[in-house]
Order: sequence, then structure tokens, then C-alpha cells
Amino acid sequence: MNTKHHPTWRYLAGTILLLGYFWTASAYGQAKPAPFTSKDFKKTKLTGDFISEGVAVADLNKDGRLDIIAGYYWFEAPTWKRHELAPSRTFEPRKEYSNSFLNLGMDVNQDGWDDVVIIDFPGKPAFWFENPKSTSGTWKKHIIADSVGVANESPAFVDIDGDGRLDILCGDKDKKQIIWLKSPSKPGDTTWKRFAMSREKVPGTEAFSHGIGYGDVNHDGIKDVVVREGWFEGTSDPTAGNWVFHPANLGEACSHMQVLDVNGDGKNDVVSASAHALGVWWHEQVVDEQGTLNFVTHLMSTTTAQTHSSLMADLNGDGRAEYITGKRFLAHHGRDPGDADAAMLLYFTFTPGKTPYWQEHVIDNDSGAGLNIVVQDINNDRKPDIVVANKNGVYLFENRMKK
Ligand SMILES: [Ca+2]
Ligand SMILES: [Ca+2]
Ligand SMILES: [Ca+2]
Ligand SMILES: [Ca+2]
Repeated sequence: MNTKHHPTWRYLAGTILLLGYFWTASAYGQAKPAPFTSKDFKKTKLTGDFISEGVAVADLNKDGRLDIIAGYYWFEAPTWKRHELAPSRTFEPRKEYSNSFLNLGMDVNQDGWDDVVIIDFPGKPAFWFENPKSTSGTWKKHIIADSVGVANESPAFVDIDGDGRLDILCGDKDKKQIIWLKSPSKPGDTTWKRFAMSREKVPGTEAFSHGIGYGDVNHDGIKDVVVREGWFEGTSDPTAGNWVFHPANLGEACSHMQVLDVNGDGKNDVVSASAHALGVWWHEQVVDEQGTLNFVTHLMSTTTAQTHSSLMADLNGDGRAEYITGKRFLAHHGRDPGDADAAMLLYFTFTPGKTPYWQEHVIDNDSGAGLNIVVQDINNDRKPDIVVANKNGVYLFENRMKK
């Protein structure tokens, strides 16, 4: 039978196409909105491949230009030619996680060549790749503190001991302790030392705990650690392991928690964003008549869900840091409501004392953010640029804002 022009077959084919369309539309959410990128930024898509949800910036080939790192790959400035640090592959964004959750570029062993720190799946030990000092050499893999599975899904790269080198603030899932991993301080040294801040069996220290931050909550000049269940009061010794936990309500499960005075009343507040649901909040610090410190949560935005990373950085050059966050596109492979919606990248400016205290700005709607965000001046024009990597690819946003 010649089926080529048979009306029944044409009808059937049309029906199948139509069903396919509706299935796709319902499976993948609404059709993509019109592409939008703020004129304040120049967008470059380095790849659409899902290779990492962490991202970092460092000059890996020592040519004076900052390169972009996404997991086991790096993109060479200024053409963004892709190189592999170690054997890896492109992951399936609707089915898999990658082997790289958060990244950091730093010269770990201080031999003059920038290395790559990778935080793997929550609860696994972190590691770093040693720069072979040539594009053809092999990057040696070193485990960072192998007894420590890095717990809490938003570990922070912060300088805890003030030696000018970034350390890792996280949880230890075995001891259920807030700890930090001190980056090697002497040239040639490759050991990251584990120091406990809190006592054992405290909140925020499970492999999948959501939300941790570092800042001075009680205004005594010493930074404290915040988790969503409360805060650990910092002492002058971050190696003492006796930081006292004060329960407080810092809202829902979230990503990196930022400590800042949002309303300008002299008391530091906390800004957080939902890691897997909807909401960006500021938690206003209040002190009752007994002197007990707590927080009152205020909603800032419901523009996008799955905001699984955040960073404070001064994008507009007014001397005050902005809060930058973005959607972790397909965070759970499309299983959560809104998981596959537009991959938004946003920032919030703050003007304490003026109501509302913040203003939201959309940077882009087809990029999002992964599990950490980098803000650094990539193109040497003294304006900080934004770099993100997630299940939607790797993106650079060059800052074009006028001061
Ligand atoms: Ca370079
Ligand atoms: Ca090095
Ligand atoms: Ca403090
Ligand atoms: Ca305040």
C-alpha cells in the first residue's frame, strides 16, 4: 500500500505531532520566554554543555589573562578555547549531577601557578588539581583533608584566620560540627588542616544541610557563623571548637547566607534565598527586652525558584555590595515545581533607611547560576564581571554599568 498521501496516515501523523507538542510542553514547562539580557551586561555563552555547577576564575596558563574554570574543564582567555584538567564528560542535565559542585581558583601550593579546588557531591571529600605549569602536563589530584566529607550544600570560600588566603567553611558530617579547612599557608605545603569551630552534634552540618554564612551578628567585631537554625558566636580563636550556638529562626532551607545591615538600624540582618523552592528573604535582627537576639523574616522576591547560590559584590561601583543570585536550572532534573522555568540571573541593590530597602534587577533569563557564583574583573576594565556554570552551560557577563 502506498501510504505516502493517504489521508488517514496524514491525520495520524498530525495527531502524533500534536500530542508530542503537548507532552513536551507539559514535561518541560511553559515555552521559553523571549530572551532578555540587561543592557548593563555583555553576555558570552562559553558552552551550553552541562559540565559543572561550580565555577572559578584564575590565570591557569600564566599569560596575564584570567581564565574560566568549570569543574574538570577550563576556558582559555580571550578566545575561551576549552581544555580538560582531567578526564570527564558532559553530563545529562535532566538525569545526572556532575562531579563538580563548587569551584575555587587559587595557588594552593604557592609555586606561582594557580590551582583548581573542587567541592564534589555533598558529603564527599573536596580535592584540588595541581597546575602542571604547562598546557600539556597532567594535573595531579590531591584530596583535601580526606577524613572530612564537606557537609552543608553551600560551603563558603572565606579567609577565616586572616592570613590573606581563602579557606573553606563547611560542616563535618561525621562529627556534626561546624569546621573550617585551612588552606596551606607556606610555599610547598599541600596540607589543609581541619579546625572545629563549634561543638559536636550541631545544626547545619548534615551532608544536605541547606544554608551557612559568615559575618558579625552580635556586633562585637568578631565574625560569627549563621545557619538557618541559629548562629554560632565567634570568639577570637577560630580553632577553639567552643563557639556557642544560639538558636534563632533564620527561615527556610537556603543557599549561602549573607550578613549585612539591610535596614540601616545598626544591627546586622541576614539575606538568604531558597535553594529548592521559591523566595528571597531578609531576616531582620531584633532584640527583645531580655536581650535575646532573634530574626523576623521578610519576603523580598518570588521572581525565581531554586536560588542555590548567592554572593555579595559591588557591581555598580557605589561602594556598597549587591546580593547576586540565580536559578539553579533543573536543580533536581525537572522534578520540582518550576525547576525548568527560565534560568534567571538577578541582583539586588540595597539602600538602608529607604523603603523598600532593596531593589531587584534582572540580569538575564537564559543562564541562571550553579552552586557558586564568581564576581571578578575578567577583562581588566576595573568593573567586576559575573561568571556562572550550571546545567544550562557556562556564561560570562561583562559589566557595562556606568558609575
Ligand atoms: Ca590565562
Ligand atoms: Ca600552584
Ligand atoms: Ca560576633
Ligand atoms: Ca538591621
